[in-house]
Amino acid sequence: MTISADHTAPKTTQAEPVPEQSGDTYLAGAAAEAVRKFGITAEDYMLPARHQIQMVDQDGNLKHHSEQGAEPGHEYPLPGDDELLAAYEQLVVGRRVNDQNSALVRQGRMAVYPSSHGQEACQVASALCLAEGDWMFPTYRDAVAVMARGVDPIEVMTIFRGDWHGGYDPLKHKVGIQCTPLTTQLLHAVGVAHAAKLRGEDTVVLAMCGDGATSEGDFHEALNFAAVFHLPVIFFVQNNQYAISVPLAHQSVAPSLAHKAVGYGMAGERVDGNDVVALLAVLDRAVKLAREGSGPLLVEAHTYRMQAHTNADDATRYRQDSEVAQWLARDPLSRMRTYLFGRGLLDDDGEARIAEKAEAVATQLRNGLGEDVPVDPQDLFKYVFSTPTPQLKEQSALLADELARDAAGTSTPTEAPE
Ligand SMILES: Cc1ncc(C[n+]2csc(CCOP(=O)(O)OP(=O)(O)O)c2C)c(N)n1
Ligand SMILES: [Mg+2]
Repeated sequence: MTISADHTAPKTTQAEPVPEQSGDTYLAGAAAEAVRKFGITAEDYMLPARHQIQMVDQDGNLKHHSEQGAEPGHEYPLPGDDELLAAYEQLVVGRRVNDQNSALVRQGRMAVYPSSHGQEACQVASALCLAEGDWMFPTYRDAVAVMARGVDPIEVMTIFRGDWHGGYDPLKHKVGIQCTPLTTQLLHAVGVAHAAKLRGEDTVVLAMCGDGATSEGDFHEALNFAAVFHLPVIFFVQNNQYAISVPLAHQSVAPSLAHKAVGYGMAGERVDGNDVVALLAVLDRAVKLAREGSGPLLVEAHTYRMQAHTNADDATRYRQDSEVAQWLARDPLSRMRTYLFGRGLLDDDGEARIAEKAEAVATQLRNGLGEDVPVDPQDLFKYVFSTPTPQLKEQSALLADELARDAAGTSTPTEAPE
């Protein structure tokens, strides 16, 4: 097994040099150091630890280090107090936003909302682990993560009203659009990471997806490209146990989704996705490693989608209440609250202040999403290509004609083509 410790980023459009012997692999920086220090093989380093990393148990107790799942090369320091408090505040805001949006859907003020209720720890940690210049590539379910990254709540939720493409500027916030076509965002993420590397920038890219998305061809292409080109990407899989009605057991029979990493030549880890402390520890380290040049990493978070897939889904048709109850006991908010109170980092006053902030965001959503915003149907054509294609121009002219005839009261039903 050869390990090249010198894997700095040359400005090249070529793949990294291939190790001479088949089956050889190469690790860089801290990864290579860990392999040497602990006398483990590169495969052992790349394979996830035997158990998922969990630091705070479901009752809010900090686990003894020896029981956190850490093994040589898979050890994680406890995040700092400030980060933990910031995380708790965002958890509370995120939960309030999830529940407010679900209510707005029922009132007909939002078209759809894929809630991350129960997954807030993953959402919050995704945002907190990144530096300002890093990029996030979220899915439709990651609105809370986008908000926690600092995007205005109304701008984030605009897409779910269903009358506009999207509400925020991806370039300004370094957050890709919330993709609904499954897994497309991973390819965008890898492209941005490749560009950043070619430019010599130290950007890290967090590429988010669900368990179901790991079955898509794009998942394979993104991971393989990122590994071969040694790109600073963290693939963050929120395994919430279901892809709409399809349970994980019908999706994959791999030992875990994190085990998929080693097949591409990257390190994988699995973590309790309802333990924000462990998530921050694992993701913070992944970001550090990626920035130092370790190449891509895969982190799988075990969590649960507490509500239906969207308002168009009836989850009672494919899962039992008893299963949902088990996950309710692992709630990410209540365990963090108990842990912070136990450590004296949070008290009743602090909690009241946080609740007030969460309520202010909910009010902002109710007010902002309750207004009818006039939309120009021609905008449909304006933001697809910087130079519109002849087809789009033709469609735009047809629409203009139709709208003019509508306004003049001379519109006739369009005939179906032969
Ligand atoms: C390419 C593609 N195929 C199918 C769908 C329909 N679809 C939307 S969400 C979804 C399930 C995705 O599950 P998962 O990746 O686990 O994410 P989760 O919704 O659980 O967060 C499917 C099949 C789609 N949006 N895009
Ligand atoms: Mg899922």
